[in-house]
Amino acid sequence: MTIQTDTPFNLKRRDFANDFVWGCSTSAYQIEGAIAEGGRVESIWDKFAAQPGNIRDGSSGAQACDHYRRWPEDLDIGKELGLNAYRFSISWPRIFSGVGTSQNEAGLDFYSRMVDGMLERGLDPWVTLYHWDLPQYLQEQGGWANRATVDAFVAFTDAVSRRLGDRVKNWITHNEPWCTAMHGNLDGVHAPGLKDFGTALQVCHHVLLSHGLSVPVIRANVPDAKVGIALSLHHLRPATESQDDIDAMFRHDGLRNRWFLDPLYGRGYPADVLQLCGDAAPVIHPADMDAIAVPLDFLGVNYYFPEVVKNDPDNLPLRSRVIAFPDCERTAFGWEVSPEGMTALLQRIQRDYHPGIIYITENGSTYDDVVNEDGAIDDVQRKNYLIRHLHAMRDAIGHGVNVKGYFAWSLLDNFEWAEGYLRRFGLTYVNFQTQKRTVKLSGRWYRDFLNHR
Ligand code: IFM
Repeated sequence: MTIQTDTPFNLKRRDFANDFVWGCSTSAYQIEGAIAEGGRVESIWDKFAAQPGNIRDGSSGAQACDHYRRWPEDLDIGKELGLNAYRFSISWPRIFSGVGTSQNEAGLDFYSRMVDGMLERGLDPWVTLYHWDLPQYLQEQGGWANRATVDAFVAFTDAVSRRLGDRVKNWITHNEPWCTAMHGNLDGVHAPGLKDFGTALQVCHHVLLSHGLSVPVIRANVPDAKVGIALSLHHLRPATESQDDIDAMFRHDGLRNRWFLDPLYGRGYPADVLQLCGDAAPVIHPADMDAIAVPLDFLGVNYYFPEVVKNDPDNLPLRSRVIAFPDCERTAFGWEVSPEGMTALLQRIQRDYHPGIIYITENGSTYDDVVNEDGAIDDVQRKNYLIRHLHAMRDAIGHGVNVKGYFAWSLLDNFEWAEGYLRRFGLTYVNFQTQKRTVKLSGRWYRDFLNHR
């Protein structure tokens, strides 16, 4: 079911606090291109995308949005939209070309120039350190499953925060560790393409540990830093009201949400899930859990869709299964559209974890855009998705959740991982042949909303 109706413009910027952060998010591999320039070395995504069958349209991020060269134009779009913040990620393979090598000044200079460009345009820079593009040389030594990668990440964090910390005050260590671990190492649809539950859980643990050990490094280099992590979190519903489905939903929640939130907020890994994991449980050193539970300045929530969970005794280890709920509104990706799921999720996080400050660090939708004869893209559905989720966020704030900012995913159409260029999430349309940018109706709506005071 697709709802085509337009949504009335009854939401105002002044419904939110004056100091509310309004931004867009991007990530390095998805937009930069220029994979062999400025001393950049191979990333796991270069290698993964080169293997036939891994990316649906056979593409890669080799060119993407050519943002490496076109970033001034892209930041101009951010300014034109009226954003006051811009979230981007650092490509680790641009910064270190090997373990123990000296940092690559050309890579750091690139980001330093871009940060200056943001500040010149009134965009507060929000750095994400890891958005999935691990250097391939680290994968060859086991990647995130190897504890040594944690040390390498801390060194990377140190180099970047020393260089940019005089101007960048908002830091996100990792984007969506669930995806890093599970898509990369369990279902294998993301780089490095492995399929092993034990590896996925070990990866997960090392990613969280690298987060915990990096936070004090950022704070030492940037005394006024605000540091957090961005998690992909889901509101869950049981397929039926049966106790079996409710229990299955709880187990699914254990790996989807609690596996990250519990250790970050000092409770360790959920005991019920650890028990179900059996031998696949990660190796944990004595001080690890304390390191992971380092207090944060904020929690980044990436919200896209809810999940409906059914009991499935055959589907080990969690004995649960996500089902496609019938007759619901979906994006072109098949993701259920549920703004009320966002409100419920935010309330649940607030109630169960008291994270202090929350930022929506990603939220967005993909639809099949049509370019009109006059070149305009009237993406009514994406615009409505955006408006309805802003309403949902406002509802959550009304219920006492301390949300202080919102970043739309994404500023630009980009390389959508295993889907290649088949899925467009941008508020700005990118013609990947000509690299022409056109702000879509959704982006124009966001601009009007942000400029209406
Ligand atoms: O494109 C991704 C992004 O890299 C991480 N969060 C979800 C987005 C849409 O799938």
